[in-house]
Amino acid sequence: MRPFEIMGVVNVTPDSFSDGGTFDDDAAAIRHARRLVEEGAAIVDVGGESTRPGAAPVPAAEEVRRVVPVVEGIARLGLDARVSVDTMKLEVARAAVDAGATYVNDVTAFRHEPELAGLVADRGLECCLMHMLGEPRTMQQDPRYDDVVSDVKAFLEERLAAAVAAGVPEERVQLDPGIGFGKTLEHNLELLRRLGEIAAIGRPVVLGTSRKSFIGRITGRDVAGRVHGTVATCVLGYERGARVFRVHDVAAVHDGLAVAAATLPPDGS
Ligand code: HH2
Repeated sequence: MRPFEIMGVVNVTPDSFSDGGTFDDDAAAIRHARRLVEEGAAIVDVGGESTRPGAAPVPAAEEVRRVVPVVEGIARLGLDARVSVDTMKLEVARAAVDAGATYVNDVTAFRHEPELAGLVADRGLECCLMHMLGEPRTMQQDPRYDDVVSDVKAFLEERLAAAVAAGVPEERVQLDPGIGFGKTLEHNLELLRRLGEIAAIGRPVVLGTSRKSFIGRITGRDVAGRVHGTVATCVLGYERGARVFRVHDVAAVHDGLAVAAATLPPDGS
């Protein structure tokens, strides 16, 4: 059976698109992380800055204030899961790593602060490098590609090479096509259809479709009603080669993936 991992989302932001403000109390965020691990998350991803379209940037000191107590609290629980920090800032990543995070999820793939690659290399961390066209404030204003899958693939190959050149072992890098980050509905669907081309790079593919607006566009559901659509994208993404699933609804996605994994040929073909 091919392995999969679930990355459970713990947003400690007042303004995230699907769960903003839910866990702005540290204790509630830490309890939520424990629950996600009980439901099957192998990684918990703690984020203190929303990247939803149009989101305002958060100063590093404020992001540290939001993220560090939660990372520390989760690390102290001694859960059977790695703690990830969802940040593009060196200062935030360093503080989170000092507090117990061992995984850096950077939606800018080390473009915002290239020194972040050095931290990942020096501290022996894992990282996720994600594709985004433009920046959150403006990324949904008429995004264009020659061929979205080839463009995203070339970008990820280039960022993987940059990380390796900065001293990060290739085995520590995971790659993410960045569903919804500077993409139209059709761009997202094309990436999902041809995800195998991204998996062919040879690093684990992280897929972040959870509750996103393209699912709402297809189903007509608001954020709370997008769980079933999310499970469908994860199951199909898994079949096409994705291995890590960044989701809010861990129990539902875990069940979907467990059944999908049991149904696929055991030799991984
Ligand atoms: N999506 C979001 C945030 N971080 N990281 C990766 N690697 N892949 C993603 O697809 C991804 C991500 C956006 O989702 P969410 O965290 O729920 O919302 P917000 O950015 O508003 O906090």
